[in-house]
Amino acid sequence: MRVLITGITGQDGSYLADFLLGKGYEVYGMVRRSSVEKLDRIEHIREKIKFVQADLLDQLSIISAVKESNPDEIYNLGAMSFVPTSWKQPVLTGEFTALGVTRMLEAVRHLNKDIKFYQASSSEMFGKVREVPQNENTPFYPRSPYGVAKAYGHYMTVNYRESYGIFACSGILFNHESPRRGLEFVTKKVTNGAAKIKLGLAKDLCMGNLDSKRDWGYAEDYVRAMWLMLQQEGPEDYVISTGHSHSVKQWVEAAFSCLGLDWEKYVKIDERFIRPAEVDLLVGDSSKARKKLKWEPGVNFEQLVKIMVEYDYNQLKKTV
Ligand code: NDP
Ligand code: GDR
Repeated sequence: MRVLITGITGQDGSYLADFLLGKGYEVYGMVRRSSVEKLDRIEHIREKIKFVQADLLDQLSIISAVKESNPDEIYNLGAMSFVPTSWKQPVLTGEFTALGVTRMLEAVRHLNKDIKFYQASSSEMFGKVREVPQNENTPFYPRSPYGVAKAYGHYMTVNYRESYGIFACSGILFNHESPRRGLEFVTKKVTNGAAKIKLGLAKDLCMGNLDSKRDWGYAEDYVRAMWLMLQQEGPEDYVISTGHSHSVKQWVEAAFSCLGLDWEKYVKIDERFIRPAEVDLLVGDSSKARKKLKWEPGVNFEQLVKIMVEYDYNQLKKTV
């Protein structure tokens, strides 16, 4: 089996590549040109991956990448994925995160309609939630240009499935984290910040809204769900979540207490990290995935905090 992964240099792309190599796949990774290499997350497997250069903005480069890799499956994980940046660069976010999906689907439609396609959709589409918990039938109400772009990508995936019979699935994944998470996302920012404070490398940590609630899972568990979706008899959309929600404050509290620190002494609220509009509460109902895909999360909230704190502390300790 051959696979093409967009966003292979990102958190999920790296875990998915690990997972699919383990299953014996020939893995092609789509990367965009950069003046410095950004392969840190896949350094350990870089010799096993075949890289194809393309950009989600560039239709012809995508067609060439799909031709060259001739995949059985495509996982479209590439996107501008940081919500605050989507207010600063709303048009570019639309190009990458929304139109990028259509460009990928067009390549599939023109080159080989038998390619199975996975679209990385997001719980951010639920935004100002219409019901609690959120499932596959919950109406969307996105609250950021990122959420709006993802909703477009979701519906294009559904439409290419219904219009052209393409095996296209939209995985509506709730937040998932890991030691490989980008530093600006709240979980990693907190575990990294707390570890720095413990080691005397920082004095405090500036944060935004501590009251919002997220359904946080472990990235390695979530990439397994992506693969399972493409192994079913027919293409469908699935919510992937733990079903448990915690506030940012609870994450902060848990991370600092793993290191024996009282968070209230170190955490400061800084207006710069407050968003123009917030998603207050996300909690997913993944019973469809649990039943049909026989998928279950393997790591709970406390374990996830501990995995990330211990990783960051041990990494930073080597530098002091
Ligand atoms: P990351 O931000 O870690 O990775 C994003 C990837 O997209 C990077 O490899 C990046 O490449 C690539 N990319 C960005 N722009 C382009 C472009 N123009 N052309 C080609 N590649 C591009 O995200 P995650 O791994 O966390 O998430 C993977 C996907 O899942 C994203 O689509 C995200 O929106 C979505 N998602 C994530 C969730 C989460 O909690 N992690 C939850 C739900 C959905 P480069 O290294 O060159 O910047
Ligand atoms: P999110 O993740 O927006 O849910 O999107 P993020 O970790 O950025 O924010 C989660 C919540 O934490 C609050 N918050 C802060 N966030 C950041 N980044 N930095 C801070 O200092 C801070 N203080 C408080 C935020 O306001 C928010 O409520 C992630 C991304 O991976 C998306 O790509 C993905 O689609 C969704 O998860 C599901």
